[in-house]
Amino acid sequence: MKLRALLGAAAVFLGFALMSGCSVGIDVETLLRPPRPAGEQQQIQKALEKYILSEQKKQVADTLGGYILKYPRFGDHRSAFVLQDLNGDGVDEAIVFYSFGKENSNVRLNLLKKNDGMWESVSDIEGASPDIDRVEFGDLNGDGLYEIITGWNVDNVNNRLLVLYNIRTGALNEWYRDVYSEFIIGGLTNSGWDDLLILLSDKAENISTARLLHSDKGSGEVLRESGEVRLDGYIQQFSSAAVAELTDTAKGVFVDGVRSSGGMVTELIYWDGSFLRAPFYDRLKNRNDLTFREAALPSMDINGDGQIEWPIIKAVLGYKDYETDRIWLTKWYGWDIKAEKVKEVFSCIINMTDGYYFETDNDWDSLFTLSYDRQTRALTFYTLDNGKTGEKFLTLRAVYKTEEGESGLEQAGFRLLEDLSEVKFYTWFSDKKPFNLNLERVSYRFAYIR
Ligand SMILES: [Ca+2]
Ligand SMILES: [Ca+2]
Repeated sequence: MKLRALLGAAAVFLGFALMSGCSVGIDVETLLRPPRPAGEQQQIQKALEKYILSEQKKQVADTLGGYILKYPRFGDHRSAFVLQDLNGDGVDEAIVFYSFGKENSNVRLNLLKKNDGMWESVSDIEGASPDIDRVEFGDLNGDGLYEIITGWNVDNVNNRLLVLYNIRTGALNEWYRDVYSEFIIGGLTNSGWDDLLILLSDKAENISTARLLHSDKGSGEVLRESGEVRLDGYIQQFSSAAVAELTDTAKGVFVDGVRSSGGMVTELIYWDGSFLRAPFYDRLKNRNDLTFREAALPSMDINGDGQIEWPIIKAVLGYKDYETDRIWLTKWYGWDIKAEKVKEVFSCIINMTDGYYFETDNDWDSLFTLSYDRQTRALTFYTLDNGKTGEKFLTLRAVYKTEEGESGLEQAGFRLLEDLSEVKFYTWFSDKKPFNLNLERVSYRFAYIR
């Protein structure tokens, strides 16, 4: 057993030595530790290893060692190997995140290109910390080349560090550094290329800001601040950032902020042609009370019209367990940019325990009440008669495929509403006025959200 393992290791070592054409005194064990990906990634990894070996040959013996692949924690690119056409030639380049196997060594970025079907390392640069948070791409200066925007977790620093690299010379060059709580890349000034929006919350001072950074064409390496605006000062953490079209020519960023004292706000940040605006922020109060809700209900495009809405919670008469049930009557609002006014666009009961909403009409408000049974995951709607719970007219039930509870439902008058991979939804309804429900109407108003 032991001998076989040893022979196996020797065979692997031999294979590696042949492949790399070299057998210097490297720590093979560590070098071989990273998982071997298939296909293209394997070719890229081989090219990276070739680079690492050639570098290590130049160094003194006690710095030799293996390498570890590193994975960004958040964002759209969570692989150690990120393929992206950075120079717009129609062929993907690769960025690999790795570090040398020593404790606390900084993550490095290796840029690789494919020439005549062969991957080759062309540039290598040390990053800002041992812990990469995310990586994004955008053309921030209109030269047709993507810049690489990286976010780093840094010890003993409340916020994160943004490091921007360009590849103007063909190699990775650091262009810009800044601290951030959240950043967004997008065409926010209608210039035809991307801008960088940096959000920062200073929890000690209760100051939150958004700064828009833009580079003019031909200005080369200058990233200039176009505008700065204050946001709700009590935001502890940002989430759900989304770029949305406000008009044919203007885009804005919607982002949620969790307040340190609990609850959530949604900020809209946009460039109006002259200034950066955050119309929901109240300067006198240093708060955004317009969009505040006590529960952490995120903003989203609730009605599928391409615009982002945020929820405001309304009380339901006779129903008190909304916090424990995680079920709320919500009114969803959007921003009318021309009128510079908030508009109500949607109304629903949202069930965050079972992950769905049920659209309600505004004229139903105060005509119904709710109860939720946690055991059977049954949400029931009742009429309200002079403030008292009346007749039930609708039940929505989630039946998880890992749980019991489906048997007998159809005999009890339930109808199947949705059949998803992990969960089925059933409904029972009456045609009680003014709700006038039938299967088609219940189905139209119901939507699964997770
Ligand atoms: Ca560029
Ligand atoms: Ca919408």
